[in-house]
Amino acid sequence: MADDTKNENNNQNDRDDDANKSSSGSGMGRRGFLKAGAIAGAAGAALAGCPRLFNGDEDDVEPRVLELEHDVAPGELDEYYAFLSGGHAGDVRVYGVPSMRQIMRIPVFNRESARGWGHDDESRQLLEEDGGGYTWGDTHHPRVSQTDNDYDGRWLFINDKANGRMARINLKYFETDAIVDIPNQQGTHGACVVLPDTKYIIGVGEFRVPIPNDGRDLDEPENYGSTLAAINPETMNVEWQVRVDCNLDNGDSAKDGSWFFSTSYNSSGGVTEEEMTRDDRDWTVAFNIPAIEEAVEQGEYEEINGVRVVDGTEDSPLNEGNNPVTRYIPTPKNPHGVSVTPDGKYAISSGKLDPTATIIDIAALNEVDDPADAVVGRPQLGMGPLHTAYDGRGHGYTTLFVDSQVVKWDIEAAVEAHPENGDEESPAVIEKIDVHYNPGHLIASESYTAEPAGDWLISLNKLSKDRFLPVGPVFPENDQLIYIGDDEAGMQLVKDTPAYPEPHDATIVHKSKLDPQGVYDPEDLELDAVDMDDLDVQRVDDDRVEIKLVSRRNDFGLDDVTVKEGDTVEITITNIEGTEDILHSLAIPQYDVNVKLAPQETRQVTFTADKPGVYWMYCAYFCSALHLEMRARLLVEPRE
Ligand code: CUK
Ligand code: CUA
Repeated sequence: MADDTKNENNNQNDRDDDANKSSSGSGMGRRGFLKAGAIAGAAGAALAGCPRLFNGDEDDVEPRVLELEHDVAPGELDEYYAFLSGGHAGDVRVYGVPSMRQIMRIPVFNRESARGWGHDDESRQLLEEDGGGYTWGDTHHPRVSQTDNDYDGRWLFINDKANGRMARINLKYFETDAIVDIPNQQGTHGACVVLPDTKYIIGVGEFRVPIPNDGRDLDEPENYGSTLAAINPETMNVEWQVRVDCNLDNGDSAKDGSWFFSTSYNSSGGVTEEEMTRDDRDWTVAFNIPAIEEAVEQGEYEEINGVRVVDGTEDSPLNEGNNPVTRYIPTPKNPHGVSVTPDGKYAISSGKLDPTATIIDIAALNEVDDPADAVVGRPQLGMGPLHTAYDGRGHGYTTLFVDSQVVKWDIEAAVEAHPENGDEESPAVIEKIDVHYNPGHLIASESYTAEPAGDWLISLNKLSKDRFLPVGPVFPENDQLIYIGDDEAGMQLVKDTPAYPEPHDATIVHKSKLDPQGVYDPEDLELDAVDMDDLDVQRVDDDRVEIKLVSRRNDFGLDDVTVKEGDTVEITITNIEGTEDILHSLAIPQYDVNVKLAPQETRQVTFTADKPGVYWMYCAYFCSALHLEMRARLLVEPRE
């Protein structure tokens, strides 16, 4: 979303610069500015988002920082898993909460050598065939599957905004096991499960294009559209899509699966930034899931690129009766995040270019003639509201991108105060905490379930400015941990965590809801395992050799294998270790072979032996004291 808010970001910088003018030249970090400001003793209040930092007293720079109390000592385990998207790194990161230690990365749309991802035949098939052959992705929204509105630990789904894809991570092994390249969709942005039981994964299409995008209507943006895609979580097939005229953004599901909500900006259908921000009102689009399913069943769809596409535009004939497939709820202005409250009563959209959030009464959507009448609250929260998370105690926590703050507010109080008048901050606002700086998403523990835990909140700040040692022009982001478990004491900043660019959203799951396995169950793998009796070098054709190897401390079963120049070589290899945490790999220099092998894992790799000579096959995972000796020779005989 950094792209979405480039504008505000610039504004923010402008404001900083303005405040900064008297005391520093360009290039001075905020901390330097703080000091200069303290000496100058004046400019303080002018710095948006940091009022409390600016009292001229260096010792008072960070109020309400909670120290050490929540540390996880060496050898102790965290209470929660946090899954963070990796943005255009294309992966997913796993943190422990509250330590914020990064425990693992899961490659998804990226090739990754430490985990051999995109190197063996199967993962190459996923990336190169199923996944469309792109070399990167842009992951934003990691969502864990739910049963009965609670995390069930089966899968994590993640979108690819860059290439219109959705991936599934198997949480038994913390490993990507499916990728679908979604037709009729460019820029799959929001990703969400349809609740309560993960009936579908929804991919929310952001970029408007001609549908089908086959060269028609090239420069006729009025004919562009986008789609909402429903994907079967088991098969990963796209079951249906709904076409709309607008571009969609983020999404979330009603807890009972009745409606799915997506924000939509650029209601004027523009193609330039100026056009995209022209209108003061855009939409939160509500998709009526049962009505869409019925339309599909009745054959009221058009098949485009093999997908059944239902017409969900405002003027669709399917919107004429009393069971419309879509409803368009006016929402100011270029709204961004939308999330449903844990009790399932409201969908809350954040205004982004408007200081308000819009509260939609989900049950009322079925009653009102004018969808605008389903809006039951519009509290003014602060500048640049983007995303809202929940603690299960009736509070919303909303990121304020421009103000560099998180605001905590009372949802029912905002409904009671509706309609609020004028430009005043809403009486529903309870408190604000400074974050550092410019937060995109935030997430609270178990916030997407019916029963959030209400203790931890991570603010995923896009800019880290002066928070870490400088490392050149590419800065880390700053994921800040905030304790929200004590309403009386208020929000408390606990720690800063540098994040490799660039996480967008996250999901925090209690450890009791996951059951990751340290050893593969061979039943779960496609390939038959190789054991010591199967070791083999078999010439199956004039130019094809099939090799079966094992890995164990400290050999590959065979000391050498011989093939001929030009052979296609297929190696199947099983790590026959049964002990957790004993990984091996098969690396073959100059043949670009790199297969990671966890205990009881079987993988296959195929390559052409086109260079005669001696090549040491070695193990790249440090596995024992004799790890360096764990090697064997590949002898490639010249063909005369
Ligand atoms: S988006 Cu980037 S911070 Cu893709 Cu959910 Cu809002
Ligand atoms: Cu096996 Cu190192």
